[in-house]
Amino acid sequence: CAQSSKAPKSNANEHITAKLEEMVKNYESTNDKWRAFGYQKAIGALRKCPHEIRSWEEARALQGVGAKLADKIWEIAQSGELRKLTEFQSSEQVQVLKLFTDVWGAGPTTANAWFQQGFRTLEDLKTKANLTHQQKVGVRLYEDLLDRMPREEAAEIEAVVKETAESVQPGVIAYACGSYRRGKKDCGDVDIILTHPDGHSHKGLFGKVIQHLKDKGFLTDDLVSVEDNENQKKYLGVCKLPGPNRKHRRLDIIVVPYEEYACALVYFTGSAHFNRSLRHLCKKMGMSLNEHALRKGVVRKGQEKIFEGTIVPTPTEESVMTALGVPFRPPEERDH
Ligand code: DCP
Ligand code: MG
Ligand code: MN
Repeated sequence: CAQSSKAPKSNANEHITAKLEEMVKNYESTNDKWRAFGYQKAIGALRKCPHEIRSWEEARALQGVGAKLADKIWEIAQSGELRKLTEFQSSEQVQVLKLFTDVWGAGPTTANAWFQQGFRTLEDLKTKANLTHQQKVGVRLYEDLLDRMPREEAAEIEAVVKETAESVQPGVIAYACGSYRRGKKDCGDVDIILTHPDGHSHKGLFGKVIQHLKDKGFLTDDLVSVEDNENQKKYLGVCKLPGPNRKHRRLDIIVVPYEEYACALVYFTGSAHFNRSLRHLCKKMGMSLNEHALRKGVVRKGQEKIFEGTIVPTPTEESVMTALGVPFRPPEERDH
């Protein structure tokens, strides 16, 4: 390949260098610095080449490109693929990223960063990675937290929380929502909503209930504790029923004021897909719905709300759906 003195503006071999860049990343992540360097040199030479590579010999003639790299370049030029890269992606990287993104508290960015740092196993994470509190819990309880529980177990967890809440504040309402309320055979976690029908006794409930559950040894790990909008409080954690052969299970507890109960019930019962459908419906009607309230007379400009509207009183789930002009749907029919 005749190399021009100035680097051309466009890269005629972009489809090849893109794949080689991926290889560099792979080799860097496995700390194979020599191979990474070799590929980097080939990329540099290809960028300077003003036309597409037309033969193996042309590839081989590039500065710093030996027979093996020429094979790779020619393979991509002919097939558009590089088997070695596909292997990399299908085997190691993708497998490890899957393992890492399943750690509670880790998203794709974190998983990738861990991979780039050379970590490949949960043991690597445990011993070498800089983990947040949540990720430590996620790694330690990895198997348990990925496992879905039978709904019978969700019912037992609901009973413990209900009994504890009742002991803290008589007359409290406690219901497991989420997939459990939708009648699913198994549940990823238990989502319990707490409120009090007198309209004010839900205040102070949150801290006390959590503390009681901790004192009992029922709650084993905290993940997130948030106060939303000063009205609703949400706890995300891990619990374990007493006795042998019990797994750690994810538990969410949400405390809401009674006036927000119906909307919170709709929201936390889900499914997430059903909630999206309701919100979509709202948009068309100048309304809005979230876990706090249903509002009407909402003014939007594009995605932005210019006027947040006024609250529609919704004492029951039925009233939420009636206000939206849809027939009531029992929880078992809210998967879509
Ligand atoms: N939710 C939502 N949008 C989200 C997440 C949650 O509307 N992005 C609502 C609907 C969900 C409910 O909160 O049904 C509870 O959330 P979960 O993540 O616990 O989901 P599910 O209980 O439905 O399923 P799983 O069995 O996996 O817990
Ligand atoms: Mg759930
Ligand atoms: Mn949940």
